Amino acid sequence: MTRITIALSKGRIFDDTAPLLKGAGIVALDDPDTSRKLILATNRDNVRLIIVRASDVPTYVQYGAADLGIAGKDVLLEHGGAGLYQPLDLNIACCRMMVAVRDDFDYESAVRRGARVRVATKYLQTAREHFAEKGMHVDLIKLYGSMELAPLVGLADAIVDLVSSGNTLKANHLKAVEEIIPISARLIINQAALKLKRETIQPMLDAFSTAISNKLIAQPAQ
Ligand code: PRT
Ligand code: MG
Repeated sequence: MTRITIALSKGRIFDDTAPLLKGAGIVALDDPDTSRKLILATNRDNVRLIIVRASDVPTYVQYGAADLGIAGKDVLLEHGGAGLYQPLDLNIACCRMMVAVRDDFDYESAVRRGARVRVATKYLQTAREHFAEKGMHVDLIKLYGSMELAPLVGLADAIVDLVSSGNTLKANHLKAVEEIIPISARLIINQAALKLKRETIQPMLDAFSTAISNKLIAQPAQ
């Protein structure tokens, strides 16, 4: 029997993935939001789920500790994608990576003047590339979370962060001034595992594709 390990994070990724897994005939036997277990058995003897930090998913898959994983495009851009095959956009956990500033900060004029802008973010690679493409000189400050705070206390002029409803920006008197890239979660596969376990993985891939298209038909993108 070929064993398959799938890495994913709890919270929004697990919540949005569970229906797709179900569509592929895979149901977790525990709820990661209430269980403390990091390895979850499923209804299928040969499939288990491992629960890791969102930004660690590509690492587990890259080194083959998991065969498959589900990770946001934001996380994959930072990781770089080495050793990973990325066959499917799951169209879940959607949001946008944006540049945001304080309501009273004139970003356009700072860009026009060629001012040096201080940018706080968790997404150093993506931010570096974005501002380099624009020909802007920026000082990047690495943070691990709550980026929205940085412009409020003078740590930075701008942030690069994910935005979905926009409520967090609004609540903190910030405004989005630039979209960098639309984000959604992707299925990732260890390249060696795909070759060695193709007979088991390919039908799962096909089932995921079908579950995604069924979902898209049921609720067309707004
Ligand atoms: O929380 P932890 O530090 O463990 O890691 P994480 O924040 O990377 O994980 P998690 O579970 O919060 O997010 C997992 C993935 O969900 C991300 O990698 C994204 O691909 C995706 N995703 C989709 C989001 C959002 N939408 C999102 N809105 N991830 C984070 N946010 C945050 C955002 O950073 C901001 O603080 O939500 C806030 C904004 O939301 P709105 O609705 O107020 O605009
Ligand atoms: Mg989070």
